[in-house]
Amino acid sequence: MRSLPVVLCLSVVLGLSFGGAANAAPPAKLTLWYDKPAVDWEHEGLPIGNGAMGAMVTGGIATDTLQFNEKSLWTGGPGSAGYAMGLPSEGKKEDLAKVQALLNAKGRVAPEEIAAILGQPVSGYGDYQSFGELKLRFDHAPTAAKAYRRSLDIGRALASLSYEDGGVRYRRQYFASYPAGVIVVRLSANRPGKIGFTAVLAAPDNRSVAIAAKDGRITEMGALKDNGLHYEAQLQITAKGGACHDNDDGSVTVLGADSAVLILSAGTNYAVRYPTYRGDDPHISITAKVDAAAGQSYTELLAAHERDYRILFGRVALNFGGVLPNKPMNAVVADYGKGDAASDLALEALYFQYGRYLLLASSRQGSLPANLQGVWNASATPPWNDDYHVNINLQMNYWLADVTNLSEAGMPFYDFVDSLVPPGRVSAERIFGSKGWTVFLNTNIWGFTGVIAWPTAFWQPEAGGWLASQYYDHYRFTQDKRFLETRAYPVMKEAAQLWLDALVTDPRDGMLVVSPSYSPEHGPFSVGAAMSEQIVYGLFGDTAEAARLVGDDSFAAKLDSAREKLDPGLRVGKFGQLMEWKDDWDDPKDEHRHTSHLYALHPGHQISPLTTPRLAEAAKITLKARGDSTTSHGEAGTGWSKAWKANFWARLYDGNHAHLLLAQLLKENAMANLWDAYVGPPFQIDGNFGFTAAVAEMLVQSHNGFIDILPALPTVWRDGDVRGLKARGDVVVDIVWRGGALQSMVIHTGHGGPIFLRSPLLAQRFTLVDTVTRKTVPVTAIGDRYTFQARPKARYALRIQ
Ligand code: FUC
Repeated sequence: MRSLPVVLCLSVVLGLSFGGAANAAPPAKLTLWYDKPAVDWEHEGLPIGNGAMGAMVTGGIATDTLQFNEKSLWTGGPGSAGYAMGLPSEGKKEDLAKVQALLNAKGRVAPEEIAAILGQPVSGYGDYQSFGELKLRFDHAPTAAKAYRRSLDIGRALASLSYEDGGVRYRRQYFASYPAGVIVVRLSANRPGKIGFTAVLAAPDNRSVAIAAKDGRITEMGALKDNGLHYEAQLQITAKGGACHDNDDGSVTVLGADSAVLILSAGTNYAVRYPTYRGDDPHISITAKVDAAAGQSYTELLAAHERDYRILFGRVALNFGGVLPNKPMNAVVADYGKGDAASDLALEALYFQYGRYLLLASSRQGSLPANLQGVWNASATPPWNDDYHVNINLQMNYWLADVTNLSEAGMPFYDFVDSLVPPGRVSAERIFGSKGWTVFLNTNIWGFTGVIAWPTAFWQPEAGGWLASQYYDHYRFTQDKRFLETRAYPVMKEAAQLWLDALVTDPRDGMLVVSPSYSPEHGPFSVGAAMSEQIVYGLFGDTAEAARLVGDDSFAAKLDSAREKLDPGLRVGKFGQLMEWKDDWDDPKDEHRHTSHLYALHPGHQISPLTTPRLAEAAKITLKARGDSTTSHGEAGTGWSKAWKANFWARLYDGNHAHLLLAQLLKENAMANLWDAYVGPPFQIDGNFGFTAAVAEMLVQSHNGFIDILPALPTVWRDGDVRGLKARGDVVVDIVWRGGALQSMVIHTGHGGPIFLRSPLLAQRFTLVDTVTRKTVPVTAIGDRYTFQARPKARYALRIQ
């Protein structure tokens, strides 16, 4: 070591005094803690992230490995052999007509037969990649470290670890800062001169690598072999006291320091820019971020990070009166449902907040949206390419954004879907011979909007319409007229345009239908499967409404007249179920994980127990037949499937059944780090996000033009309070309930206007007071709804008398 050039690190870090507090203190309410390092990345690692970058805190004692990611590091796409965005080189309209004729003749056709006609072998689709690992090899390798504690405080978005060795207490802290665009690690000890380690950046071997260290800064750069995408990571190591060596192999060694701060940033020359998907080399922007962060003290960096995070995360608080026991989170999860009711309630509330934490960590303005694993992936060949599946998964990732008051974190979804429109137009043109845009089963960061050749899943052209309807929902939550005019409506209009052109008449009844149509991942190919019809019906309704709001009345009229002839996909079948296909082929023993034909119940809004009780009853029968828990073949029980079912039951006003699904998810799918598993591994983040959305849906609904308060409260959530949930109409609500009865509520308005409230719990007398004027507000009862005129930016307190 001595023969290496010695460079003193910049000694500018303000040391944080380390108090050496006993680590057995009761855990904070929103803290996950463990008494061991993670052995397994997937089950035990603790995720941190700032939207674009993510890292996993495993907390080894002799070597600490921080696996990290940056969202744009993908193989595939332009530069990768044979990539053509999944698009056929020439029009497939004749093939489509052939398939339609076949379906009219036979009624149902096996997916293999259709895939042979319409499917497309795909090259260069690519995979989301691990960026690499930051390894810290410590110069003390204790054999008997004591009092080890590794934790993640999701109230602060801060991971920490501490342990004792040889009478010294060591401490590390890790966070991913959105304002600074970096990941920060701080190492300290309660005695001076005790920090010594070598920091190494390690990269997988599917890329060229040039690595060098200078003045405590490791710079690693190169290009992916597959597609030539440039990548770069920089790590600045700054030690207080001691010495710092830049090593010839590109690592940096710190010796005898009092503390050290590590600042990491990474990126690529990817740009969301069709058709090249390349932008500037990342060197300048990464250098600027690391320089700027290194110019701040650790205290400043942490304070700015916490300020940024708390403003968003702190908007919502939820409490079911539970208390986490003083035991590691792996034990809390393992003991869920085994008799400690207070622990179970605390875990349910924590799991709700964890979804919000994960969204903020994997989706912030300017980043790509959360993929199947958010931002975290340690593999070169992750499950399902760790891509964007759009037959449920990407949509589910964003259900929680508006309702849990994190609209800002939802913006990457819209930026990304916007970017699918130009290639999606080519797809519409080549595959349907129509105007508009579309996307099918799945997409990557390279504008993939075509079909793959996977028979049992590839066909889902309604996905574009589903994504577009989510834009309208965002408008309904925020009432952001500019977003409606400039972003939502253009995307919706073109998505609807595709179907105005592509719907066909069913010769059997003269109705407009989608053909070919495939109930997601279930099939068979037929004409007018329920989900296809429901998506298009919902899209036409939402788009016509949006068109009128922006003054495009002629397009609204076109949609209205098509909608009159459109089969809405809502039928009740032989065992009382909501039919999955236009013909009654449903099998009451079928436990398939997709329950797509309930789209009109959730996230759509065509079915409701109040307005369409017969269809709501049929939806219940379907859900009961599909089942709740993981069956022997895992079908009914993927995490996301349970989460969707919990949302369905919430919309059916059955809080106990919704809760049963959430409880099953916690028992069967939650890992020790609270990530949701698909069935066992792999981790798939949609189940986390869907869980959070379902809890919100049980507490407040607003999709039918009124705010439904505690519409699906399960018996076990007897007492509770929630602050900050958002309802459509730009309203935020705080609710307190006790003994299953509504006690009080505060309504915060954004835009104001007439507000409609409904709750089975509002039957008692209540008063509504404008908290600024302190005047009682007149409320009109219309059936089971109550309405009042709200001022913008006002606050109304409702009290049960
Ligand atoms: C959908 C689901 C699968 C899986 C995949 C990523 O296709 O049917 O279960 O979640 O997405």
